[in-house]
Amino acid sequence: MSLSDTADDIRSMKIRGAGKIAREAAAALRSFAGENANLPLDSFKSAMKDAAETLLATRPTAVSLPNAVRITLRGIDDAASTADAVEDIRRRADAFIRKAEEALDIIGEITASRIRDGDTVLTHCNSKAALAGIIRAKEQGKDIRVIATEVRPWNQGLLTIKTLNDHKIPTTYIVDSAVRYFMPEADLVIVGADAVTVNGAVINKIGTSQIAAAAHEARKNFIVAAETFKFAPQTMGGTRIEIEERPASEVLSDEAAAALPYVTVRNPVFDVTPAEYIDLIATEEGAIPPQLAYIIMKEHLGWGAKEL
Ligand code: RUB
Repeated sequence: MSLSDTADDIRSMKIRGAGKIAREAAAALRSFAGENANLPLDSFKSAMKDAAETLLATRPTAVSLPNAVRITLRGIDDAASTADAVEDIRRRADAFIRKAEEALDIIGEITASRIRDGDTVLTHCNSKAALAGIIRAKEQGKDIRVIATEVRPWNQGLLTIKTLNDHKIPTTYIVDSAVRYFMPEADLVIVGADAVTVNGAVINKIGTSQIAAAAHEARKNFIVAAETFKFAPQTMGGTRIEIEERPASEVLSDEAAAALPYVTVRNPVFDVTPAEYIDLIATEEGAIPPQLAYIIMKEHLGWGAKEL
């Protein structure tokens, strides 16, 4: 698949979910570097910079994308030749993808240890990191049940219930607005993340913050499963994470909207859950309270990471 195909697929959400977006972006840069290995070094660097910008322009919220791009291209300025640069990009992309996959196993072990035999876990959207712990708990022989949301307007919940069903995990599928109604039946909530900011806030699929508020009210644990590359070091410098707003036609057809000239449809697809609603964030470096997000950024991502 060409780099522009990968960019198109991320934009149109054929490739979606922060972790997958990051792994596919690293793989696309690796292939693109190989395809341009015959360019002189300066032209190669500028082609890679354009490629990075094409990927970064696809979706604005998941910081896994700029982190994956930055990590993959980190060595490009020090390369002595195009061949060295291509080799370096291949090595970094491979390492990023391998570590991202290993991270899911570690996060799965950590979150599974928080799920007790007999527990009901509520989850939202379709997060590989969140599902890792639920599936691991089942593999450990725990008798668990899941409550999974529908996730309007894209219905990512359908992907979640398919995976849960494949693992023979009893699941109750609910509309998003039924979360507070069902919260008394849940023992804990596990969700993924698109970005974690320096103040420990978590940005995830729209509706996550309402679920966190309902969990807080009902005194249920709220756990976020997030690889370290979902942490946003740019927030240490005060940069805010942009919340993606997608087309209104995803919510109401153009035809229906045309008949309602006084109605405006808004379609933000992520929201911000404040740190005080989050009990812990499970990362591959261990479980941390959200207030320690700074440490992950400083020690595992590196503040001042070379900008493109
Ligand atoms: C996906 C979403 C997921 C996170 C984490 O939103 O909000 O919860 O990306 O997913 P979208 P993962 O469908 O709009 O991309 O744990 O798989 O990285």
